[in-house]
Formats: sequence, structure tokens, C-alpha cells
Amino acid sequence: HDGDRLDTAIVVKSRAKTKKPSMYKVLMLNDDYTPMEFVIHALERFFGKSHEEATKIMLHVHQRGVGVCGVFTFEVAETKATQVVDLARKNQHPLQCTIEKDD
Ligand code: NFA
Repeated sequence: HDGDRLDTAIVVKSRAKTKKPSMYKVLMLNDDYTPMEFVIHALERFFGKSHEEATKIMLHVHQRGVGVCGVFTFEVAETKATQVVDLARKNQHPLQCTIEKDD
């Protein structure tokens, strides 16, 4: 009987194009005073880098003047850049980070 039929309706979900968030690079700038070991520590602590990868990034920044620590959504990038600069400042190092939209 039709009245006894269990509901077997098929639900088709229309999927609106969810667009990926803009991504932002966290850039680190070289300076003449921040100790290399401090930079490596910051890269390990705030960007989850291995000691080896952190050392490579630090040396890149030291030699080229600027380097990418990672690429994140805006809020995460902003937070990580602030965390690095705040820890550096607390330790009286002039280390600077900025963020830049990743085109
Ligand atoms: N140039 C710094 C030094 O010779 C090291 C450094 C590397 C600083 C990367 C900032 C960023 N002690």
C-alpha cells in the first residue's frame, strides 16, 4: 500500500561554488643584529619547521635579505608574524616579519 511506504526521497544538494580564501606569505627580513640561533628558534616554534628547514630559511634570509616562512590565510599569517616580532622585541632583537598577499 502506498500509505505504508517508507520515505525514500533522494536529496540532491546544490553546491554553491565555495571559493578558497586568499593566501598570504609571511616574510622575514634580515637585519644585522638578531642572532641566527634566535631566528632558527622562532621558525621552529611558530612555523613548525624542523631544525634543518629552519636553518635553511634563516640562511636564505641572511643571504638574500628576505624569505618566506610560510603561506597562510590572513588571520593566521598576521598572528604568526606578530608572534615572531613580539618574541623578538621581548628579547631586544630587531627581527621583523611582514605579510604579503600570495597572488
Ligand atoms: N643577519 C643576522 C646575523 O648575522 C641573522 C639573521 C638571519 C637575522 C635572518 C634576521 C633574519 N646575526
